[in-house]
Parts: sequence; C-alpha cells; structure tokens
Amino acid sequence: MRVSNDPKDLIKRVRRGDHAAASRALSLVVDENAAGEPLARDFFKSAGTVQKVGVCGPPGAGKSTLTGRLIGHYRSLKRKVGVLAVDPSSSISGGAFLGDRLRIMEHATDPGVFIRSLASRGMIGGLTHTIFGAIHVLEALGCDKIIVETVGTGQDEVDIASVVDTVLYVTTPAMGDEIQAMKAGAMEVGDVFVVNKADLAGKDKAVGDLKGALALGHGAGQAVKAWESPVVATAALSGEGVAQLAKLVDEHWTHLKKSGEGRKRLKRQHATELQFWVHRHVVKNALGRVTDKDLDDMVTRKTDPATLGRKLLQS
Ligand SMILES: Nc1nc2c(ncn2[C@@H]2O[C@H](COP(=O)(O)OP(=O)(O)O)[C@@H](O)[C@H]2O)c(=O)[nH]1
Ligand SMILES: [Mg+2]
Repeated sequence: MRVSNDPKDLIKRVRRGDHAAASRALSLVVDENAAGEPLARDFFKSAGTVQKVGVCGPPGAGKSTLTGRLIGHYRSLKRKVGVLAVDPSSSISGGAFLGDRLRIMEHATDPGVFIRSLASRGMIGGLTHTIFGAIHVLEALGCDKIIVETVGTGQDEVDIASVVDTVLYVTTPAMGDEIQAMKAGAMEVGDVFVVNKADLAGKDKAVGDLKGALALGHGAGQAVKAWESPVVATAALSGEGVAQLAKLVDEHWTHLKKSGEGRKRLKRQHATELQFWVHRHVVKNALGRVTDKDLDDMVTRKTDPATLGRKLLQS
C-alpha cells in the first residue's frame, strides 16, 4: 500500500497509531529533506512524555537479545513498544538484527511493536544525529516505552546519556577485565548495570566487581546520590532476571519524575538535539557557498581556512 507524503495526512495517521505512516514519516524525518521538517515540528509537541531507555555496552554482551526480552515483557503488559537500533552491524535487510531473530520476527508482526534500525551514516559517539527525529516519531505514534540500542559505551562526548532518560549498561561475566578497565565515563553513565549471560560461570564475581567499582565511584566525601545505580544479573536467552530489570527501569523512571532529574535530562536532550540541528545546517550552509576561487585563493595563500571560514559564517 502506498502512503502519501502529505504532511497533514501523515501526521494525522501517525498520531492514530498507523505503522505504515510512521515508517514513511520516519524516513522523511531521518533523510532530512524539506518534507520532513513540518513533520518533525509537529512530532516534537509530544516529546518527553514517555520513558526512553538506552541499552548500551560492548558488542556481544547480549543487548539485542535483552531488548527482545524487554519487548516481550512490555507486550505481556499490553504496552506499546518502539525500538530503535543504532548499530552499524545491525540492519533489517541482513545480518543479525536484534540478535535473537526468531523472537524478533515474532514481534515484527505485532501491531504493538514498532522496530527500526537506523543507518550509521553521520555517527557521533555511537549515535546517529537523526536519532532525535526518529524518537519523536515513536512518541507521536503512541509508544509507551522507547528502547534505543547502541554500541556506544558511554565514553563519547555525545553519548546515549544525552539522548535517553534511563541508560542500561550491559556487560557479562566473561568481560571481567572489561569491568576492571571500565572508564569513569561508563560508570557514571549507567543508571542500571546489567550482568547478562548469568548462566555462564563467574556471574557472582562480575556482579561483585561491578558493585565494588560503583561504590568507589560514589565513595567517601561525596554527597549521597539520590539514585545509586543498581546491578542486576540477567540471562537474556532464558529470560531470567528480565522482570527484575524491568522493575528497576520503572523505578528509575519514577525517580526521574519525582526528583526533578527527569526535567534536567530532558533539557540536556533538547540541548543536544539543537546542537545537532545547528551543526548540520550551519555546516551545510557555509560549505555550500565555498567556491572554486576560494580554494584557489587558499592555494595561492591569499586567504587561509580561518579567515575564509569566518567570512562564510558571517555572510
Ligand atoms: N549464554 C548466553 N548467551 C547469550 C545470552 N544473551 C545473549 N547471548 C548470546 O550472545 C550473543 C550476542 O548477543 P546479541 O544480543 O547479539 O549481543 P549485542 O551485540 O550486545 O546486541 C548471541 O549469540 C546471543 O545468543 C545469555 O543470557 N546467555
Ligand atoms: Mg546488537
């Protein structure tokens, strides 16, 4: 079935929960052509009302499998779930999109689940700059939870913590050394730490190491944090621990709403979204006006990148 590109019609249908329209709208918004802008403006009106959960951590930790499990959990509660996978190795057409393909295929035909992988084009810190536009489409579609899976590990300047409300950091018992070496950034970014593959040997040690490292982080002399990031063990393949994880995710959302931290995070998200927007447009606009003569003038040293750059930004 063809879906029209008429913005008013698309908006109406997305807000009615029409997946085909959402798919079309998402493409327009993500492609950043002029047709996407009125959509993006409208969808922003309903931004920030539902919890956005980021799932990050090293490749192979089981993020996709865990995401599939969380979808199943929310579906059992009749919640509508939106999932965005920002993973260069993930693609809907091929490869291991969302790990456990069978479970995902089951969700793919579920009208209560909308899944989309985003191209890695224009990646910043493991995220694509189109992530916010995509999230706003899912918000307008009426999703009750939005899950964003990324390869980001919380060590980049613009990372998952600037995009979502709640960050799940996924690791495994086999990644013990990784926990030891985990940078402060990753320790700070996680709101809930997950030791997945709890069916493997070394689960208790991994949980203990992680708790130890976290305790050092909010160690002596520092103010007691309102939210101390918990550590939970899961076995995504069997589903063990997933209900407990979901409970912690809910508790964090309640904490965000009650403490005012949620509003702070929303402001940070919007600041990042604005940063992406301005960056994109200023760069495109300025560079679009560079002439061949400008390049020649640099070769002959009549000008230099700083002088020319300033001129382009002012004109
Ligand atoms: N033993 C075990 N393997 C798991 C578990 N969860 C995921 N895996 C496997 O780990 C591999 C990587 O999983 P995937 O979800 O694609 O990881 P991602 O790269 O973090 O998204 C796959 O072969 C999964 O089947 C688990 O709880 N236990
Ligand atoms: Mg994955």
